[in-house]
Amino acid sequence: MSSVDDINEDTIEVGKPREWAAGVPGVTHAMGPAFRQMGVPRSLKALTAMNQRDGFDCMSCAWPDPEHRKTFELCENGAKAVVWEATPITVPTEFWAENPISELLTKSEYWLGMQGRLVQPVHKPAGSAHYRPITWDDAFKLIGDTLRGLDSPDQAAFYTSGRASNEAAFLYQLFVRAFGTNNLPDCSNMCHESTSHAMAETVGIGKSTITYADFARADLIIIMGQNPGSNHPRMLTALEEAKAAGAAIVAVNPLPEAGLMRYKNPQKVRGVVGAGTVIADQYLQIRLGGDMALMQAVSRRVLDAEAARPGTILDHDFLRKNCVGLEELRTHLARLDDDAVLAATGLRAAEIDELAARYLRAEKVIITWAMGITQHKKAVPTIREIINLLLLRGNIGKPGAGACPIRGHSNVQGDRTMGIWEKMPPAFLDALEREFGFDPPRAPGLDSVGSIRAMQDGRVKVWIALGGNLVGAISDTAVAEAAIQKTALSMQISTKLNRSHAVVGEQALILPTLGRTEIDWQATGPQFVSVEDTVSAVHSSTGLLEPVSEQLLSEVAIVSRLARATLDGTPSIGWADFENDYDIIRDHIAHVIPGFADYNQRIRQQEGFYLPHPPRDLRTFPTPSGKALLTVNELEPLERPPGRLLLQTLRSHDQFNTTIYSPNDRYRGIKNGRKVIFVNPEDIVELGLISGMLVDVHSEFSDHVDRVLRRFRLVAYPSARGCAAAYFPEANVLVPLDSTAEHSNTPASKSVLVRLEPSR
Ligand SMILES: Nc1nc2c(c(=O)[nH]1)N[C@H]1C(S)=C(S)[C@@H](COP(=O)(O)OP(=O)(O)OC[C@H]3O[C@@H](n4cnc5c(=O)[nH]c(N)nc54)[C@H](O)[C@@H]3O)O[C@H]1N2
Ligand SMILES: Nc1nc2c(c(=O)[nH]1)N[C@H]1C(S)=C(S)[C@@H](COP(=O)(O)OP(=O)(O)OC[C@H]3O[C@@H](n4cnc5c(=O)[nH]c(N)nc54)[C@H](O)[C@@H]3O)O[C@H]1N2
Ligand SMILES: [Mo]
Repeated sequence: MSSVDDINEDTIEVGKPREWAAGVPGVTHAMGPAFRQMGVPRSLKALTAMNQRDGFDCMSCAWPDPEHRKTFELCENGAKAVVWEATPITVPTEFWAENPISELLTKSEYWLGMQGRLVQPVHKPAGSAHYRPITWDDAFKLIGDTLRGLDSPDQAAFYTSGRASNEAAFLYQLFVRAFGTNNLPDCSNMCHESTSHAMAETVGIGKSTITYADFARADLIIIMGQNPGSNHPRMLTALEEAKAAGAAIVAVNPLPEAGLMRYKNPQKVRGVVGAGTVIADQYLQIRLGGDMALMQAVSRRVLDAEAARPGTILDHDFLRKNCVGLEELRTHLARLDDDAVLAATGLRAAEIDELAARYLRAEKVIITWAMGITQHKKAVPTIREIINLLLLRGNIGKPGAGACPIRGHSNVQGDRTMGIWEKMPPAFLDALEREFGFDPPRAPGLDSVGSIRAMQDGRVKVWIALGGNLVGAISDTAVAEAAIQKTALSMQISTKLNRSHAVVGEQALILPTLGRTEIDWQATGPQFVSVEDTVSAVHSSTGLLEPVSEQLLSEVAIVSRLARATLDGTPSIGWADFENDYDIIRDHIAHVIPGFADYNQRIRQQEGFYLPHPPRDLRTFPTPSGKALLTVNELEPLERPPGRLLLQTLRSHDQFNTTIYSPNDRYRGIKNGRKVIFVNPEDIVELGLISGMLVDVHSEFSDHVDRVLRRFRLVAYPSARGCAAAYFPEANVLVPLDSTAEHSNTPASKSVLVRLEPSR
């Protein structure tokens, strides 16, 4: 088996970046070793069941399924996720004796993942250098005893990664709240938290205001801070269809990402052999963090056009009836400093004029965004400005128009709906209380960054994670690892090994679980689960493959048993019934969460169902004033002293967050290595460096701690001037824990001030 551990900065091959994205060819190539592990029959069964009505929901992203979930939509990166999970290779019992935890700490994420599926619960006792097998009963007893022995429930924190189903997530938050804490950090804290905050504030709900069908009805789609070719490949089909129906597309990105430029649809002959479809009609190569200035500048041009031709530009009717704050916005933007805009965006005025002209020509505009917008210090005000621009011409709550954050993890949005949040509103807690007869804690809990801080200073002693890889995913790796290592017990419920299993508390547990591809047999027969995609559509997911081991428990079963082992004071909750029949869980969800009435019946309908969304459905805005809010946000451009660069941390084409499928990044021309930093060629010259050399990347923050990545290959790349890029999770070491977005506390992983020095 080839291993990334043999690969170092010397093996990296740098080729030309690709100008188009497609589907199929890369799967088998990237996943060679994993494919061979899986075998042909299992691969075929898995891949043909993906995103089918009776199959499982693809776990690679939260992109919605077209309303006609009939055709087989092959997605390269979806296939990788399936192959990675559905491997029949399992971690053998001897593994734990052969590999002390200190050894696991030296391994890469790729190596850890390639060891295969976790199939038996293991325990690291205090003082032991190894994990060793433990029975399920003993594992649950150990956790229950430990949790009950804490001085306060707030000494435990319960993380969730966005792959957990609605059913598992609902039970998990119920258990945690019945135990007595709101410490429910989740991956969303590092992802779209800025979106949830800004949209809840301005339109009253933190979710996309469009449905899938709106893409094909739009006149203009603006894609900001998102790389769909790698991270939401099925979106390219929607964009192609939107173009065919007459939409224009604008891409706003410091990098000319392949999928934004041209798409060769693997489902079409023309796509495979032809030149493909040009995606972006206009490409704005913006500087990192320049989006807020861009949105303000476009809104300013819209308001100027209105001033020149009063009554003809703005959606006056909508603004009068449904919005507040227009005059304040007008006054504020009248003072917008054009030079500051050009400096922040790195764009020419004519480019912004063109975007404004496109916006004014279009009757129906969609703006989509992802991590390039949310992971900045000013992410929340940036998203507020996106909303401002949309509201000015009534582009929210009408067909073909709206704000469309594109979520990452396949059920991260559903998990939030189910109550995975450290500060759920009182209405939700009241409903829990009514349904289950206990008094949920009301004080807000800890988010992801807050949990690390609390472990660091001893306030949190038990760390439990339903999926994910927090030490791999969070900023300031060294601080995060030291924090987890201070806990009394760390526990992960996981499908495969990752870094978080090697960074442990005094005691540690790994509980292996079924993946989404696998049949979930329970007392009443095989169960299905449900998930919510990025446009609030809920549908079922049914595993079809034989589980890799009979020992595995489902996430629902694990959470139910965890609750039974921990709680003795809540007899009103029928924990034992939940794992036998998931319909019982869904009945409770139907009682607690608005929009889920008749859940069990509706989830069995062909397409599932859309959750209610007042701005989308009724143009009503559930904010305190009952109106959508136009907001005033002060522009504070990012400072970049001479000789420094701004660095963003992003995903390669062959990874899923901290899971590394291969050391290649086909679209960006990188082979056999991940220790690269992409820098504009003119910046390389200006810095007195040479393309291809090895550099140390130091980040610079006010705390003066020297955070550094050593021996990274300098790659000349057509990024915006002054803006560099390196891969996450490796580059997480550069981001201080306190460098987070205002209001949302999301690590500011996309604007890290760095200095490059030749490596010695
Ligand atoms: N195959 C695959 N699919 C995935 C994932 C994966 O790792 N692999 N992860 C999933 C998850 S959890 C998520 S959240 C999504 C992430 O999906 P993306 O948000 O597409 O992920 P990133 O790789 O972080 O890419 C950020 C993009 O924003 C651009 N960008 C960075 N900073 C700025 C900026 O200041 N302004 C603008 N306009 N653009 C900027 C970058 O150049 C890059 O194109 O994907 C999901 N889907
Ligand atoms: N610097 C930087 N940091 C970032 C980002 C960035 O762009 N830059 N992006 C952030 C974003 S958007 C996100 S969402 C977070 C991701 O943070 P996480 O969600 O914590 O990380 P993942 O890498 O997605 O977690 C992968 C692990 O989940 C487990 N797993 C997989 N499937 C299942 C399952 O079905 N059940 C269970 N129980 N476990 C499963 C496997 O053990 C696997 O190793 O990272 C964030 N961190
Ligand atoms: Mo994410």
